[in-house]
Amino acid sequence: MTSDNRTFPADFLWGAATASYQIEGAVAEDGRGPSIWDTFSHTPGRTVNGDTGDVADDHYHRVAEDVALMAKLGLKAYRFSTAWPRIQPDGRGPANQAGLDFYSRLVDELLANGIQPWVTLYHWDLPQALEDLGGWPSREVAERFAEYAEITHAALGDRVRHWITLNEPWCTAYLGYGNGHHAPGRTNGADALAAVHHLNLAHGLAVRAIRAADPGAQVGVTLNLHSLLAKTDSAADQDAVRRIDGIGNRVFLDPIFKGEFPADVARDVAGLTDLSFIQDGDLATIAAPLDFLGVNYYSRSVVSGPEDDEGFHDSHSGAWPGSDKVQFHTRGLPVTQMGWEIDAPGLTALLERVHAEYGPIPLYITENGAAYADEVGADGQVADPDRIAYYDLHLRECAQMAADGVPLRGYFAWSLMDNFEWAWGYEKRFGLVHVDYATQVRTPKASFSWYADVIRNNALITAPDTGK
Ligand code: IFM
Repeated sequence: MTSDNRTFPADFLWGAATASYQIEGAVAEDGRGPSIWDTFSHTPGRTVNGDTGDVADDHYHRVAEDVALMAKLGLKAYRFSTAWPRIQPDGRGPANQAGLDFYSRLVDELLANGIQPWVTLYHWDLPQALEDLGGWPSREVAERFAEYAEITHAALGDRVRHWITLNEPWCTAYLGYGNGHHAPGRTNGADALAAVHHLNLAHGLAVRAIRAADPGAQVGVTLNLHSLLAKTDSAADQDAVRRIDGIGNRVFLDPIFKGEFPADVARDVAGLTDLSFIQDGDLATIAAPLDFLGVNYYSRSVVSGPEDDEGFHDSHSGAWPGSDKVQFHTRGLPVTQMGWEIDAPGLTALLERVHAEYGPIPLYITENGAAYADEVGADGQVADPDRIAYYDLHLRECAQMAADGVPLRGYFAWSLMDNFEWAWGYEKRFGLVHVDYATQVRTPKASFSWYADVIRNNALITAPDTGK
């Protein structure tokens, strides 16, 4: 149940997040190479309306204006990602200085406004040249990632203290290589599992590279962990939870925090792979100690097992290799524009579990937010009461968790501004700031002022006006 606690610890970090391909545009400027998302979004039928990130929010040319908005919001931290193909156009070899200069200017602008830069090194825009070499199912990409991390840290590490290696490797592996809904659009469960391991390895190698150069750096990873409920207490439904937890959560958490690959998942996927891509020493590399864990949370999932006796697995593609017959259910709860059910207590259940089983480790919510079909009204304002209500519900959970001793240190709203929502294109609006894509005019929404009040007060003082 959502609590009435509405205040936050004095040092709670208030932020907002974006990602390179979703906002930057300028895809062919200053030496940037093509990424898998350029290729994918330009392939007919892959994104809604054929939308691409070619221009997006044109943030590449509007850094000063966008940082001014962040300052107005009162952000203490801004989480953004660096585009690997801007820094290494082919994913290997010497740095493209113009790409590094862009991020260096952004970092300087943030610091000049008193905003901590939090850099995510990988938010899905893999250089196309590395996909052509085999992509994340190939071990070489993990090695190249460590080199890219080192180059990026060398350019920005004198000013950036917080580094996130990967954003949501679940999406990269299973949506990119399992069901093909994301770039590069491949559909092979065994490849997805190899990608999981090489993403974990890339993370561990990057942590090692950053620590070697900068022992004082704060390094973590961002996972979109699944908060799960069984549809019933039947054995099949309980097993569905175990399986989705294994393939969705523990294949990342166990290697990273325990240096182990979950044995039950190895059994679940035995029909697809023998996991021989896990080499001696890899798990120790992956388990390099971290300074924090970032968790992205939007909704909770209810799952059930198959109704027949034919087992959980019958397909070689899909987002849940080895467990593709697990069913996902809705409960009739209110949904956001994405169709995702709103379930704020699911966030508490998730973080309490992570803290109990994988802690102690400082936790940050590195994304949380909601899409709605916002419009600029005749009065020039954007009223988004549903988004405010969504934030309010989730932040009440956060306040209570912090009071209850869960080491939750900060919160990043997703997103600072409307942007390219991947295969959904520009239809889904997650921003605190509305973006008119034809004119690039930015209009802060009502949620922007509301969140600014939360940050200023370090508390949820203004109750949401749901307009209902
Ligand atoms: O827009 C995405 C973001 O890139 C990753 N996390 C989920 C968000 C909403 O779908």
